[in-house]
Amino acid sequence: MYKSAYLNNLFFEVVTKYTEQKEFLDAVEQFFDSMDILLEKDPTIEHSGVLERLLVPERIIMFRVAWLDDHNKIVVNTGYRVQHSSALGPYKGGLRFEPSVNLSILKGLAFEQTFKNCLTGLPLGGAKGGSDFAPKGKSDHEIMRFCQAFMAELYRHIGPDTDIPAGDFGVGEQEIGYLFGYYKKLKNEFTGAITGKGVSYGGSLLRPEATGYGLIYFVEEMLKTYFKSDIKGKRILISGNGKVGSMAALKAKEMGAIIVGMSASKGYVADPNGLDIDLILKIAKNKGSLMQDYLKVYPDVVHGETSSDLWNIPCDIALPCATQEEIKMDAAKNLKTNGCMLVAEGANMPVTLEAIKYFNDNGVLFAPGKAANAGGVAVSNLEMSQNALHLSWNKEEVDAKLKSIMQSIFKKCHEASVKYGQPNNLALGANIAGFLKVYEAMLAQGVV
Ligand code: 2IT
Repeated sequence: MYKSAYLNNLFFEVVTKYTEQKEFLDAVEQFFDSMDILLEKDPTIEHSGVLERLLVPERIIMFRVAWLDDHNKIVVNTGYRVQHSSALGPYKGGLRFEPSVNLSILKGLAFEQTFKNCLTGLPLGGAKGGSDFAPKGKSDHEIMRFCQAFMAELYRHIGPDTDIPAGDFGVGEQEIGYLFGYYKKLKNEFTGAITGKGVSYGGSLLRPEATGYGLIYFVEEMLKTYFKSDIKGKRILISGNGKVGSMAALKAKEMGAIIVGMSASKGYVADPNGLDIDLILKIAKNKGSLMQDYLKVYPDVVHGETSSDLWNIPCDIALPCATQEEIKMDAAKNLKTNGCMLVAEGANMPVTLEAIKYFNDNGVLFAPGKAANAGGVAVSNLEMSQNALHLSWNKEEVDAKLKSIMQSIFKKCHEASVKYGQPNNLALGANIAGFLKVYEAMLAQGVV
């Protein structure tokens, strides 16, 4: 499968050992494609043992989370924190609360997060965590009791210089508030041990907007470099009307793009003249149903129950911002046939490996999430800096730093893709640029 016999053996070992961990194996496979090309140029990597080490997280914490629901019934969930790498800084990455959460998904995401965080150029290690708890349908008190029970164990494993969790799927400002409140009570210290906090108690301005805004700044760089163009007038499809999708829509519209279709978990809406983004933001803020609430105001809008039908709509740019494995081969082919020139991942791993290969082979420029959606964790780092300095920066300052970080991530990916002979393969560039940074640090720090 790979040109390198070493890589083939290593991959065989991982697949044999972790056969059940599909999502983790997907993350490794996507990464190994790039390592094959790097190893040809630098065979010394083989003997460093760095790849072997990166395949095993530095630490995995798994714990019981028992709590009482509103009917005084005991509910038991599983909590996780995968501390993947501290080569470049304290462990950093989000927490995901969702019934499908399992060790495989979190190991895959933690692996990705390490390289994403490397690309930001900031001193951050990589981690991911969460629980199979579903905040949807729970009362506020239930959410609070769950978050407190979760933190009652997690607090002993984290800290501003050890591991700094943040939000992800199912963990928004409300959950972060409860988690932080309980952390502070248990540790009796007010430090920036969690990011994504409310602005009133140490959060950074623009953290909620950061991933979506950063994605658009990244896309703008792709358009400038590869197409000598910009986002103005481009037709964009966005899946997911959570924070990432809605903030990407807002920034893209502000910069003159036309959002021709958006989807949520149930259904999509589309308008070739551009959707009403103010209404979509209002719906997202009220946690409403995108399709149903949009239809109440625009009864004639094109719509459908099947969210993935969004990818059948003609566009210039597709931004999957919902969840993993949203764009498979069928959707990839439809996008290409309908003229899509560029796909950038706002979510983590929303495009399947097969579809990524299809885009690369068929002239659709693709940007992986570990580069394109790094704006969130980048502003998390800015939040940590503000907390450590006991001050806060204004919106303009944060936005300027975010933009310059996204531009530098793009530059690193692009330069590596050129250097390693595949100038249109930003996934290759992202993997190699991220890896080389962590590689150098691991070599310097000895066998740990
Ligand atoms: O996937 C991600 O980069 C995040 N969920 C944000 C992580 C963070 O620490 O801000």
